[in-house]
Amino acid sequence: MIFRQLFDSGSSTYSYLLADSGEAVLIDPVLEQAERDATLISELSLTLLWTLETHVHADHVTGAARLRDRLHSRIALATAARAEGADCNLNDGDRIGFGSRFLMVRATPGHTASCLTYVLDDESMAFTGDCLLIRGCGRTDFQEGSPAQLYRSVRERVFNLQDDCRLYPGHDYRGLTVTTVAEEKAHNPRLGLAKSEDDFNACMANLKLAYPKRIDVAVPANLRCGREGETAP
Ligand SMILES: N[C@@H](CCC(=O)N[C@@H](CS)C(=O)NCC(=O)O)C(=O)O
Ligand SMILES: [Fe+2]
Repeated sequence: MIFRQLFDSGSSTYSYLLADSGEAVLIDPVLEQAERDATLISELSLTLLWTLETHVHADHVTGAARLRDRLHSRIALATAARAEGADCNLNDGDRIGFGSRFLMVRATPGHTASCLTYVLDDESMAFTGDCLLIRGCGRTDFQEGSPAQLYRSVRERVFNLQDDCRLYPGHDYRGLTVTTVAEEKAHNPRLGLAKSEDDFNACMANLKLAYPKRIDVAVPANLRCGREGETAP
C-alpha cells in the first residue's frame, strides 16, 4: 500500500493519500494544495477514486471540488454534514474501497456534529480528523460541537482500537505527525485515561481560543464541498 502524509502550512492541516493497485483515496485535501496533490497522484500513476472529508472544516477550504474537476474523483463526506454536491454521503459502518484495501467509517462527533474517523481495514491506522489531535483534541465551541460527545467518541470509538494502532490527526500545530492509541491513553492531557469527564469539560470550557480566521469563508464553501465561486483564492 502507498501511504503519504501531506501538509498545508497555511492551516497546519494534514491530508493523507492512500493507494493500492493503482487506486487512491485522499483524506482532507486542501484547496491551495490541489495542484500539488494532483501532480503527486499523476506521478505515482494513481487513479483518485475518492476525496474523503473527516468533517466540514472551519479553517480551510477543501480541495475536493477542484480535484473532482481535475481528476474526476468523487466526493464523500458524512450524511450528517448536510453538504451540497457530494457524490456519496457516509454513515457509521460504511466502507470505502481502493484496490484490495478499504477504510471503515466511524462516526466520532464532538468537534463538529458530523465528524468521521476513517479506520484502515486491518486497524493498523486511523485518521481521526479533529476528534483526537496529538496530545490534544479539536475544540467544541462551534458547528454543533459538544464536549460530552467528544469525550464519548474518543473513549469509546478511538481508544477501543488496538494500542499500537497509529493515529493520524487532521492538524498539528507543533510539528508532530503521528501518535498511537497507547500514547494518547497515557499522555493526552485532556482525554488520557487519567482524566475524568469533569476534568475534560473544565478544560474545554476554559480554552478561550480565537475563532479560526477563515471560518466565515471556509464553512459555507465546505458545505458546497469546496465548489468554487466567490471563495476561490
Ligand atoms: N488559528 C487557527 C485556529 C484553528 C482552529 O481553531 N483549529 C481547530 C480545528 S478546525 C481546533 O480545534 N484547534 C484546536 C486547538 O487549536 O487546540 C486559525 O485561525 O485557523
Ligand atoms: Fe476542524
